[in-house]
Amino acid sequence: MRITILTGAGISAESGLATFRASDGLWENHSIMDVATPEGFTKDPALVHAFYNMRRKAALEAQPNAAHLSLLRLATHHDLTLVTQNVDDLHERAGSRDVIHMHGALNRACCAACGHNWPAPMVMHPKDSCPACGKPSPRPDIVWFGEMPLHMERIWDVLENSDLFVAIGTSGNVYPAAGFAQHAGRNGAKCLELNLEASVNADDFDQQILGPASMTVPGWVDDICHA
Ligand code: BV8
Repeated sequence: MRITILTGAGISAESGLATFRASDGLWENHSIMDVATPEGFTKDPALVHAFYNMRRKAALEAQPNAAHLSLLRLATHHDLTLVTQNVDDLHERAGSRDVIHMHGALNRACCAACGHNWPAPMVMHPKDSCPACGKPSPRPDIVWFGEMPLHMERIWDVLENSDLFVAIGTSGNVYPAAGFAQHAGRNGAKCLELNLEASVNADDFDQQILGPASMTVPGWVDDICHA
């Protein structure tokens, strides 16, 4: 079966990485406009680098959980495309390959001047210079609000050719990712949501399984691999 999975911050919550909108969510301590927009970076690059340096450190100290690991098993039984909104590398460290990071990655840096892309150092500063063009233009390789998400052509294509679309641990607040279930459903896919609580776009799904991802995802993978 052709399965497309979209993961959000909820799949990494039990690995200890803060989600965005929970009470201890990241956005609670920082305003989206200040740390996750190009305007915020222009205004205060040191603040934005500090925000992503903190998250890069947290991601390195975190471990993949049973939910990340169970997706490996799924990939051996079905034709799986894994899309993530997350910028951590827990899917890769669980062993998943070809993970589509539509909002970028904490462990990558890019140059706003020449577009060069390289493995990010643990700590980035506004005074860093690009290893390719030498300009002081490095930034985290992250898609901020108002910027175009990555790999969208491939994502639309796979959504239009899926038998099953599964959203795991995402609140459905941010577009275009929040529109994926509708798009897949309009193209004939069944849509399933695995979440701690219903997302704001819960009506786009045919089925919901509620609970912590480290429990619900392995259980669902068992069912669908032995169906
Ligand atoms: C775009 C990287 C167009 C950063 C992120 C006005 C101006 C500009 C744009 C807009 C606008 N109005 C609307 C928009 C579009 C905007 C948008 O949707 N805004 C929202 C706020 C309304 N979108 C964009 O700007 C996007 N780009 O539209 O470009 C364009 C077109 C042409 C040319 C140029 C541009 C880009 C958006 C990407 C922003 N970057 N991330 C970073 O990570 O620091 S967004 C970030 O939040 C995540 O990546 C994710 O996408 C998003 C939502 O987070 P979730 O993953 O869902 O996490 P959340 O905390 O919300 O929810 C957690 C869920 O987990 C909950 O459901 C919870 O119940 C569950 N959970 C918790 N614990 C567990 C659990 N589940 C299971 N188990 C558990 N244990």
